[in-house]
Amino acid sequence: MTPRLHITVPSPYARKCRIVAREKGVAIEEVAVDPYASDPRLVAANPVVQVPALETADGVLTDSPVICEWLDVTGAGPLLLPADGAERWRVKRLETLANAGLEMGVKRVLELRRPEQERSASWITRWTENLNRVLDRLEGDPGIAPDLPLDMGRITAGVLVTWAGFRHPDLDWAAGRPRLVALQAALEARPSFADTRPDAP
Ligand SMILES: N[C@@H](CCC(=O)N[C@@H](CS)C(=O)NCC(=O)O)C(=O)O
Repeated sequence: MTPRLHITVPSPYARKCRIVAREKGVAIEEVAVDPYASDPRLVAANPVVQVPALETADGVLTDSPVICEWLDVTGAGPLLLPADGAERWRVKRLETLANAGLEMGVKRVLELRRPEQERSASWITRWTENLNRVLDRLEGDPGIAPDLPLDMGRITAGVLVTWAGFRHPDLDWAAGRPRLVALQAALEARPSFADTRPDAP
């Protein structure tokens, strides 16, 4: 069977999987679902009703890092996440840091979507400060230099900053972070990124 990936277009986690599938030449069927409307197809695939979820012949994979690793080893070409050694941990560290930024950003979005009288100013401040700290740490990471080969960490960092601009325009993530700006420009020029923009209609 063709693996079926449940997605929303704006989801950064789903975007990362879509980028990896394209980069590794893995044919997938993309199914657009609305997690917040508890789409029955997504409920059947993933008990926590989140995108992405990947249906394969061997069962359903959930959680974007796991799905991306499956796509990486299934597809062609050099591994985006090295199999072992110091390189694996270098890439994994960058990927996990950028993923943590996504988590903080999603928490911030959800808090801001609550009715105004139910919003917690202290949680919003906490998620905002954490996200900014992640972006600052990424800015100083040697692994984000724009001319390095593609890897899972760089993909995740690129997905994070474009999504931050899309969902958190008030944070102005690019201000004072020229290295991340250069990384974004290099990555968004790739067909896999251009084909999966979060603001696509
Ligand atoms: N840890 C998960 C997070 C996935 C996630 O938070 N997805 C969001 C969309 S960006 C979602 O489906 N939210 C619906 C919900 O939590 O009910 C991953 O990496 O795949």
